[in-house]
Amino acid sequence: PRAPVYAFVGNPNCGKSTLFNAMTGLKQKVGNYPGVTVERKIGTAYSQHGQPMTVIDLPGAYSLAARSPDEAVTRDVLLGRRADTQMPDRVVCIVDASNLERNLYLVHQILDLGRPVILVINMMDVAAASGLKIRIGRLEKQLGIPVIATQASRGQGVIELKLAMSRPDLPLPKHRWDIPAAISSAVAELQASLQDSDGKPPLIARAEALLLLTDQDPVRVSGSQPLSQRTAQILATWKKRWEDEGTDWSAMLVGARYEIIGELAADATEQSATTVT
Ligand code: GDP
Ligand code: K
Repeated sequence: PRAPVYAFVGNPNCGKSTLFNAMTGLKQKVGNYPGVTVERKIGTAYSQHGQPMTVIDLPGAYSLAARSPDEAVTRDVLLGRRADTQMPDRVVCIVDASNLERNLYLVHQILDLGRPVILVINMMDVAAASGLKIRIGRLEKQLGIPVIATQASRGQGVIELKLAMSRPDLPLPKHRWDIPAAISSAVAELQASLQDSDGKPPLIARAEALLLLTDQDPVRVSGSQPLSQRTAQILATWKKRWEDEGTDWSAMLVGARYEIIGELAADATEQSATTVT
């Protein structure tokens, strides 16, 4: 059997590459994704029992609604749209503790994929220095997944992450959110089409349907599969209807995500007046 495939994802500068290097050491292959100047980094990490784990260090991204070729590659690998890259079995989301709420936007989109997720809260030292306390236990409870605190630049938390990654029984995240009523029929129709015409598994089809609605002007990169004509037609029909009605479908979806993330971040952080210097 092949080694399980893990994707490392996170906003630019969250410390993802530092963590990837600490996990995979010299066992790395670096090149480009075919047809685009986006760096492709794949490495091998080993569990405590010496079992290999394939790790893909995906390009830094703020959102899966891609605005750049880097983000488009990250989106397409996670959705299994690239023939040249194995779809990851598990996702390790890395966030910057000192910028938690903003970084959770990408995490929230990734939870849509219905894959096992491990959340890494990096830059814990930076957060602590500004008097920000992150309650790891609250995040674990709210999301139902392992949450690991790290300071990647010092190698802190790397063993804990490796242990979490080697767990055979990683739970699926608790992730139920209400898609705004004005767009839920469109999501359902797009999902059905992506399942029937494009052969996507249900949760991936749903995640992709949600992304099709926030990708205002989808960035397509070479190597990714195009939409079927039927799906593209459903999308165009809904967009036309909403434009006529004046419904801002994209803002609705983004707003709904931020509402949940705001609550999550507020629950999981505590700002103290005294700062450590
Ligand atoms: P990437 O863009 O997510 O791959 O980020 P990098 O791994 O390149 O890290 C960005 C910068 O943050 C580098 O200078 C790292 O040394 C630094 N860095 C990474 N992790 C930590 C951390 O936990 N604490 C601190 N203070 N710096 C870190
Ligand atoms: K960097």
